[in-house]
Amino acid sequence: MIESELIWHNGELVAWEDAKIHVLTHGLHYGTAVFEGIRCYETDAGPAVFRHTEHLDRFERSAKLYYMDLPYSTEQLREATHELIARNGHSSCYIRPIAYRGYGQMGLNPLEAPIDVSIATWPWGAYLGEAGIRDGVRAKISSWERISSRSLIPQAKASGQYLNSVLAKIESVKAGYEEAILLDEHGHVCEGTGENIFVVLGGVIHTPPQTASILDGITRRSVIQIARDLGHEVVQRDIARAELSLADEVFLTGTAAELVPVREIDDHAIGSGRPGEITRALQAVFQDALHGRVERYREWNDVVAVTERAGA
Ligand code: PPE
Repeated sequence: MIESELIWHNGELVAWEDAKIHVLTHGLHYGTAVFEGIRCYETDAGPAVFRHTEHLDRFERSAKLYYMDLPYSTEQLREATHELIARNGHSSCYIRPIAYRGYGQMGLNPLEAPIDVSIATWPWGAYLGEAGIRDGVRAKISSWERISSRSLIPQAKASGQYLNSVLAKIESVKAGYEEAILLDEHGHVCEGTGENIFVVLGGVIHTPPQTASILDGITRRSVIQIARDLGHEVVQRDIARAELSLADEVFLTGTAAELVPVREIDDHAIGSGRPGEITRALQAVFQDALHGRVERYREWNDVVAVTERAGA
């Protein structure tokens, strides 16, 4: 990882090397933390955080689901993030806010453990590789089932829940694939380890519904809107495993990954084995939206104010 200068921690800016926690931090032992993954992009108006408010709202919802009262409002976190980006001098970066049960209480009742909040930023390149964005990735259906509402909270972005994604990722990487696709508890297509999934069948774009244990992805929402604005039909319904093999196009969406075509699943070529036309068209508009080049989506770009940057 490439380091940045500063980390925001409980209201203070601290040096990267001083941003440390105690080994008895509750969240380290029990996964009692919630986080977000956000990106900031270079635009003509300056660095702009993509759908910042939506990410911070999800952060707050994840915290609530785990009985964590965030000690900062989303507006305070938004301003802190702007200051951090300015002070670190980023024109673009990945942003990782995390709220975790801190030091002071061990045992499974977390309610007396403090809630600490940090925000880190760093430059992060193509999550599934530059070649993946260009030519598509190879994916494998995981033997691991996506977590369900019976045992965890698929709608929350909570640290402990990511053990599920980590197992699926390790399995796929060791088998020589770039990504895993998890099925839900009913055997329907759910999502990637850190991305939502879209399947193009007969010219119609399909994606699993909220009830399929997906994370309510903000990239997913953006791409659904872009697709509809381009005149495509987008259907949210359960998707059978076999439909993946028969699909004309498949792609993944996520903040870190952005929009990545899938060219092969379980050794079946998807369509022609190259990124499809609809995928390409959506990818182009999405990239433009990230960089503030689409008037219609300009409200998605939360520009870091010039005065904040001047304070760097
Ligand atoms: N599903 C999961 C399980 C997930 O982690 C992500 C984001 C998504 C879907 C897509 O959501 P959104 O980013 O709002 O479009 N994964 C984050 C963490 C990746 C990581 O390795 O850490 C991310 O993309 O930032």
